[in-house]
Amino acid sequence: EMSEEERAFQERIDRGDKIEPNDWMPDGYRKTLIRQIGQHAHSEIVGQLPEGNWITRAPTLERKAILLAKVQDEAGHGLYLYCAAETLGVSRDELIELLHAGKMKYSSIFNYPTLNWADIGAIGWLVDGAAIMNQVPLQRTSFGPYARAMVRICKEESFHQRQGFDIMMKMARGTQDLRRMAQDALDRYWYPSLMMFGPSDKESVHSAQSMAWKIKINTNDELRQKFVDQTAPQADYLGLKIPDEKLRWNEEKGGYDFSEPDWNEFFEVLKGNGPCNRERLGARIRAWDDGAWVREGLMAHAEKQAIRPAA
Ligand code: FAQ
Repeated sequence: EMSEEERAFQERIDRGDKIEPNDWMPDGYRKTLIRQIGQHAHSEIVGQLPEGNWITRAPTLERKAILLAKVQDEAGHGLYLYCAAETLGVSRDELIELLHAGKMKYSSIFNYPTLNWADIGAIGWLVDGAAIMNQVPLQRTSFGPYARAMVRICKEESFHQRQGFDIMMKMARGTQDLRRMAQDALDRYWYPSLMMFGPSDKESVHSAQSMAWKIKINTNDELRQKFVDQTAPQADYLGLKIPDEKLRWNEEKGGYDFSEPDWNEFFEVLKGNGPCNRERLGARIRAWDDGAWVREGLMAHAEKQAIRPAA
């Protein structure tokens, strides 16, 4: 049974009102947003690691400058998102502590390794492609600060996706070796990219409530389908083959039929058993510890400023 307050809140959501940080909201709404925005923020930050690995090994100065800008954008996205989460009454430090303690998640995709330069192309094309597919509708999410953060993030994300597709195009039209590398990256990143949208709708525990609250706008399977429909023709254009024998246009449904990813693998990655889980979390914890002197220095400076008499 809904309380009077909850009913009024749901009516605001149904009308399309934005909920702002100081408005009354049900505990569950606040908690779900902290979980989702926090996970999203952590994904941006951890998501810097697989690509960061290739900044020093980019094939040209131009590619290096572009990749550097992209990875810096991801740091920025993480910061906007932590700020959006902070408006819900949780601090950035608390969220980071939960991540480091293994009590909060980040996207499964960042637990896969980047073995060569083609993987940077595949990440931009597929991973950023999937990220945008999920984030464009979130610009209309009911929580104001999250919706507004998404507007800017989506603009930058579409640049990221294009840079990835551009790398793939160069490689797919290059020598036979380059083409083979591009195909291999697609082979390895295809199913993990499909997993980014979350478990199938039957297994998605949060979808129903999150959609009623407009924290989510689409189901996981809807977005996965849209992603396949968008990406299959792009693979054709590149002359690469999506590693799925069942992939086929289905005229009746107006979309592609495709194979589901291996959901056991997905749940194993979520449990911490993916190929790079330990490495990624370890790198974040080390970076946090190594940065302690900067945080301490800033605090000491702020304290001195506070006691200094005004001039
Ligand atoms: N990885 O009930 P649902 C980026 C968890 S883009 C890990 O369906 P929900 C940009 C889920 O938390 C990537 N965990 O959950 C970039 C829940 O666990 P819990 C980030 C996953 O929330 C690109 C459980 O499974 N984008 O970083 C995943 O309704 C390139 C049950 O699932 C966002 O976070 C997964 N893939 O739907 C950066 C977008 N999927 O918490 C660098 C915002 C599900 O109960 C380079 N988030 N889980 O223990 C969302 O839209 C939603 O949270 C979903 C999941 C759709 C991800």
